[in-house]
Amino acid sequence: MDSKTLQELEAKAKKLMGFETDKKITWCGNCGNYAIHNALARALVLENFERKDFVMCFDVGCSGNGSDKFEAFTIHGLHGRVLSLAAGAALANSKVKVIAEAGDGATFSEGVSHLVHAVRNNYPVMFIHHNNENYGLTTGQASALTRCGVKMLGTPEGVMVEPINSLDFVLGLKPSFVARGFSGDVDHMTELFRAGLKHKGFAFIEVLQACPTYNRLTPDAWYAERVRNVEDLKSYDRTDLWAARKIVQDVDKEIYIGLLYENPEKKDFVSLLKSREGAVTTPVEEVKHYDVRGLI
Ligand SMILES: Cc1ncc(C[n+]2csc(CCOP(=O)(O)OP(=O)(O)O)c2C)c(N)n1
Repeated sequence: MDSKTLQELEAKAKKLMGFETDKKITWCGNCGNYAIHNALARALVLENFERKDFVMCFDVGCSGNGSDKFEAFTIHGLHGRVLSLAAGAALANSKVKVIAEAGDGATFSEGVSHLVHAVRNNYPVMFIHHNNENYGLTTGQASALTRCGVKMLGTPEGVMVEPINSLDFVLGLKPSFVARGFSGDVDHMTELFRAGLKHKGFAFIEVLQACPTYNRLTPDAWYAERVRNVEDLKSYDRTDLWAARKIVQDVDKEIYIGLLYENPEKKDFVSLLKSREGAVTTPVEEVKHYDVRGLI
């Protein structure tokens, strides 16, 4: 390796470490959150993001507990409400990339209405959906994505109803970007996050996430046997919504990962705002300060 390459690598490693905090780790051993956190840091470094270039919004949950483990501008919101928070941040300041993270409990139950409108409005947010198929932080209750029959805390006789198919649900809302990775493949996830960071509208990126404590059914090894890279499908057209809906139906045997759907024609919400056409400043920069002392 020549000295220039080495120097470049060293600079990248230093930057990566710059995203680390010294806060106590509260995740279980082998939790998929480590891999997600790592892949995101790598994607940010590879895309040359500095601390000033992005803001991270976290929901409540094990996923949300990433908020103090990232040396960045972070906001830790209420359970299920991260997408409204992220949309607000994105509308206020389009000069920073907004990244939001939440678990499947928050996303498909408490916050499902926010998800619907975030996708529909195509807010400029990259969203990482941590799908560990349960409510992790509150010790393993069934979520809307837990598989039928699985015994969880609160449903000791097994979940009685079928889960929501997360990607089919999102695809049904005519999104602009849908991708899926799994926590057992950091390199692949890094590439998905890099693509998500570059996407202008709402990027829905699901990570099939290992939860070694409460989801024993689908650990990384289970996914590793079943995941198929969509790029290996010869004639797959990722701009074809129906093709995407078709391949996400199977969540048991052949689970497709990769960038599954993209609609480059769908404009993001900020670009549609007539009132912001040609604006060179952002709403946060336009905040006016009034001296109201004279009125009191
Ligand atoms: C409105 C509301 N409902 C419920 C809770 C309790 N609560 C906190 S974290 C959590 C579980 C989070 O699960 P999930 O969103 O799947 O994220 P994970 O912990 O699995 O990453 C729950 C139910 C809360 N804080 N606020």
